[in-house]
Amino acid sequence: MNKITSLGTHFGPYRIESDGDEIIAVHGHELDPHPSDIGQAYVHRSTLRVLRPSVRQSWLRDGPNTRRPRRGNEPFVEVEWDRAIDLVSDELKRVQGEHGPEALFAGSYGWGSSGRVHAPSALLFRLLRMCGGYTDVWGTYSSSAAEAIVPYVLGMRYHAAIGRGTSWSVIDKHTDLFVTFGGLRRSNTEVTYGGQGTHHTADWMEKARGHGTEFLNIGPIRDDIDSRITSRWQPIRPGTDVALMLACIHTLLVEGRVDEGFVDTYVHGWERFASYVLGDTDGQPKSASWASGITGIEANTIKNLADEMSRRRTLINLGLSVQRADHGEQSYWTATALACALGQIGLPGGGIAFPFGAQGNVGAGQVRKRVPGIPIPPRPEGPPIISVSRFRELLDNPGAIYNFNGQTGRYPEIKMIWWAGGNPFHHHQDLNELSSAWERPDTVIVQEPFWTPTARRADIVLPSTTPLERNDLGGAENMLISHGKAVEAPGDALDDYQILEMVAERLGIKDQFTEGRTADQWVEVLYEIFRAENDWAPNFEQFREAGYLRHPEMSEMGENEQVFLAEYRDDPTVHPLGTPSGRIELWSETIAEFDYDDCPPHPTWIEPFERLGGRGSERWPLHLVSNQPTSRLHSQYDHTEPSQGSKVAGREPIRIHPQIAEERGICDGDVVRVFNDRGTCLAGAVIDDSLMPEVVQLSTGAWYDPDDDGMCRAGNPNVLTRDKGTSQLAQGPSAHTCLVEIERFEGAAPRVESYDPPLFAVDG
Ligand SMILES: Nc1nc2c(c(=O)[nH]1)N[C@H]1C(S)=C(S)[C@@H](COP(=O)(O)OP(=O)(O)OC[C@H]3O[C@@H](n4cnc5c(=O)[nH]c(N)nc54)[C@H](O)[C@@H]3O)O[C@H]1N2
Ligand SMILES: Nc1nc2c(c(=O)[nH]1)N[C@H]1C(S)=C(S)[C@@H](COP(=O)(O)OP(=O)(O)OC[C@H]3O[C@@H](n4cnc5c(=O)[nH]c(N)nc54)[C@H](O)[C@@H]3O)O[C@H]1N2
Ligand SMILES: [Mo]
Repeated sequence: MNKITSLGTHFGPYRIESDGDEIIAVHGHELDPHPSDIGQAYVHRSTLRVLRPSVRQSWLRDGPNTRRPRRGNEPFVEVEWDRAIDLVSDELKRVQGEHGPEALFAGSYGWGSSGRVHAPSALLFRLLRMCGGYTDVWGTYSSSAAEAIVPYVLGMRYHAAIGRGTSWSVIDKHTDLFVTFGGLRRSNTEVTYGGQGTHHTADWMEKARGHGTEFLNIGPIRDDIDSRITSRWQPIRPGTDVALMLACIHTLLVEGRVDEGFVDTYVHGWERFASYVLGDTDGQPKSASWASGITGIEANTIKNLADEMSRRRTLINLGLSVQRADHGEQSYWTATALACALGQIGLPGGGIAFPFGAQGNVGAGQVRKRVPGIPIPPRPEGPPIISVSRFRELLDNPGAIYNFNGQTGRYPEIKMIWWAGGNPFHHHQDLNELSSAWERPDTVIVQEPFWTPTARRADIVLPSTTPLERNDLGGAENMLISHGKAVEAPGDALDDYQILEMVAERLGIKDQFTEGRTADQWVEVLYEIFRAENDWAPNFEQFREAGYLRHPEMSEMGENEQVFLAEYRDDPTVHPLGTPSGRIELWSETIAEFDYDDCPPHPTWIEPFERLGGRGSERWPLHLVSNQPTSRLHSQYDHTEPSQGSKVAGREPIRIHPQIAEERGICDGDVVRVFNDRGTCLAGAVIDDSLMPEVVQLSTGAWYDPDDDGMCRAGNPNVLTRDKGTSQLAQGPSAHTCLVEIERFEGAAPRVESYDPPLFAVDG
């Protein structure tokens, strides 16, 4: 009899069928109306598991700081766990002792497991904060610019704003026009960081459409809204949304349609912002004809849009792509300003929304219930905290001064990197630049189940289990999930918990790290903490037996009627915002004090470093959209089905408009070369007229596979993107600001090598 276990993931809950040795089938959870196909990757046996602790040959022979440029090009030697843990612990002690804790970079960003106990980076932070600390990170590759700006504008954390956001049930009843900047990609809503519950977004969209909500997709790609939903499409040059928003505000101002009552009562700094929009401060009115030249949208269309938005109950939504771009802070700030001008903030179905179409939990109508995680001690004083996507700069510029969100810091010299549960050689921008920065530290340690591009570029690889190979506890918007171990781990792979427990033992802090518990005991302890806070919850055995539970206060996703900022609108004196003025700030005295030329104190159009119709476009005529992949989560399981089944000519597919393809003699299925000043990759051509002609689309996550010249044969777009902070405020990633050229690849295309196992050697 096959065994059925339950599993929670970032892409939803599943029932796993196994025969003890192998995964036989991955079934959607019985409560899930639309299980994600991403989980089918679990059925496929991988030849790329890291089976034993592995050390780069010359590092093992000659110690740290040896032939660092050979990282990624040298054989590994497999060693016993004892030896690997000795090497790791001794090196940690050496680096911290000789150079101080700041010489260790363990920010370790990434979407490892969604379990609460086996969360690889949380466990790593737990251990390293018990022994001096490390240079740490703030923010995410997802939403740093929004995370930095929203507190200044609305006086609350960005993620709190999402939890308090307008629910689908309210949109369904009240919204006439749902305007979205950056799409509403159904595939993106299959995923939620830390655990996706059952999938309901697609049903809500269909329901709302059926009840008369019109969806207007403002963006470069038509099918950013599911084709099953009839919607309108307004193409726009990527990176120019702020100009369009400002021109809508300008139109409302000159036509006397700004909601004066709203801005007088609820907004701080409206007058100063309005004089900027009118051009009083810089001589340039942000008129529809001005914006037309930037966005490529007709001036009349812009005026009509402003007019339509002010006549109808309009919700303005921002995805995350619009802020993962140069000066990305401004898109969130300016959209809020537009919603203020329209005066519908706090009304049912109107106002501002973030970020529908980016994750499946958005529109849930509730703040996520607390599901306890393994405790992480506070950060020890001393080592700096950098904005997460500045880590390449950190490696390259020891001693350099940096500005970040009102603070000034100095980058330490990094001697050691430790990564658990992330893949920087997929996620970071300008990977060829990262490759050389990666040569600088003495030692790189990576904990990974698979031979990813990052694992291959390590000195010491510690093989970890996958969520299928251990018990855990998971939480999502509308359920709690008991993860059950389905199969044994292959080779000598161990749980991240066990790996770090052994390190803790060498450091003499095992009892502190484990608190005397095994990982399975932690699962039970965390559940009991949850039960103590929720006395209705069944006992642990019953929970394990059922495999999940529904929180009685967790409504069916989106059913709770919640309106963003309704309380504030009802009574701004009783419910002021957490900003210095208590109001929505379109002028921030705090940001003014920072005196950043790339983030002025009010929403502002600032030319990005490159864009269509602007800087760089004469040489590089196409804009590259490197959005999220539909067939996988980032780079995870790129080496198996279903991701491999999505490849074209053995590489990541790139969508190209027929006109652009014809001009360049490119046919469907051809291998193409995508290039700019920063790098080159190969991809498989898909001709598709759902894009604006001057836009090409290549999703993230193909395993980085540079040839000797740095050309990525697999099609990772991050050889093309620029590694630049959004501004000194957030210092977020600006991956979505990227121009390229494309041509047919002539001759025999080179084989992709990143899915081959690495080379191994015997000791010595
Ligand atoms: N050009 C461009 N680049 C982008 C983006 C973009 O829009 N454009 N988007 C960015 C965004 S939003 C994000 S969030 C990042 C995502 O970047 P990452 O989060 O780094 O990407 P993942 O592929 O999810 O990497 C997770 C890694 O954890 C490993 N892992 C899984 N489970 C475990 C475990 O239990 N233990 C251990 N030790 N490891 C485990 C997986 O095998 C995988 O290698 O990419 C960013 N990069
Ligand atoms: N299946 C799946 N779902 C995922 C993920 C995954 O890897 N796989 N990753 C998850 C993660 S970590 C995150 S952070 C979210 C990301 O969520 P988002 O950042 O919102 O999503 P993206 O897919 O990067 O971009 C969405 C669309 O924005 C449009 N766009 C790009 N630039 C611009 C612009 O300048 N202006 C306008 N108006 N539109 C633009 C593009 O056409 C693109 O298709 O997705 C999550 N969902
Ligand atoms: Mo993300």
